[in-house]
Amino acid sequence: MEEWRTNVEALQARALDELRAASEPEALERWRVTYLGRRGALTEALRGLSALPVEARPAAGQATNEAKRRLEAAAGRREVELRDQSLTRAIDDERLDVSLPGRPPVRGGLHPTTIILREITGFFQRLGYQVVEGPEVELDHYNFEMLNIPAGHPARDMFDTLYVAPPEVLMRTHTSPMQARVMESTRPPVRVVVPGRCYRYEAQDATHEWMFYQVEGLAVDEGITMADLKGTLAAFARHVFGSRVKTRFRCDYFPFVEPGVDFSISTPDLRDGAWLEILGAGMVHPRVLRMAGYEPDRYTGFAFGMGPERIAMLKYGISDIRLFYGNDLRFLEQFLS
Ligand code: FA5
Repeated sequence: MEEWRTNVEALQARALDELRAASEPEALERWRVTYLGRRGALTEALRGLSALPVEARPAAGQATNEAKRRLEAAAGRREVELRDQSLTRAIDDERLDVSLPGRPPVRGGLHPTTIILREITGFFQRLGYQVVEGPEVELDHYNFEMLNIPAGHPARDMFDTLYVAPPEVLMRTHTSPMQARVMESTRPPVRVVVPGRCYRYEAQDATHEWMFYQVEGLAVDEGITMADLKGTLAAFARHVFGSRVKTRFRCDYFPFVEPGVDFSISTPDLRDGAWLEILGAGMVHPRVLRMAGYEPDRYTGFAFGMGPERIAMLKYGISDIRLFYGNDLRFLEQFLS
């Protein structure tokens, strides 16, 4: 009987030690199976009673049952302890410090090209121009032929392009093909601006991209003169660059205008009074009017094609055009308003 009691006490002591070490619900469950389960150590011990002499059995049975009850009670306490601990941990982990400053929401912004395009088209809309768009994949017919640049004409060298399906389908090299498309589909008076992407087979540098935007302008009506062109572009320059801007027209050559000019500006912010060319323009060539179905004896008009990135570069002091489409957030974030 003494030996039995000693064994049960040893078993109980070991079980209590292990119970203290069980630090999570799974370990507690394993412990229960080991000691109190149907094949657990105490159940096995109770089964072993039958091997004892009959007179020793009641005391041995009582001692074993007491041990079992103590272990069950201890397991119950441990379970409550573990539950409390895990609750405390969860509360600590998820504690909300309402005094912390909030996280700033991530804000998107407009691309500098979009900002300047809106400024340009907005100005012309207030003068009564309509905004229209045209296809970037264009026909040779509109990109060249209808603009008085027939196959083999040396002026084609000014617009080396990327072909989609040579020789007829190409990526447009300028927005000027929309001059012909617009005139073909409407009668005068015409006043449109055409923002859009252009593509050229071009070596990239600080002022040249192979993909860039242009904004075409076209005004055709009876009695439109070069003075209208000059007045319109000078007003545009003052709108974008302020009243201190100086403007300059010089002769230039484009097969689809006669006479042709380039338009440069100078502002006090530009180094050494430098002049910068921002667009090509001119009076629409009579042949271009005639090809599109307008009578050149009756109608005259002017057209221009400007580079919005170049204008944004001047306005915002951007030194390299390649920054526009490099997708570098450090550049783009500077335009968040
Ligand atoms: C033309 O593309 C003519 N279609 C403009 C025109 C329209 C003249 C109507 C007369 C009447 P040009 O190749 O110069 O011309 O381009 C016009 C403007 O587009 C340039 O002043 C420049 O601002 C911009 N541009 C031209 N090539 C590039 C390029 N590779 N990268 C960035 N901007 C460019």
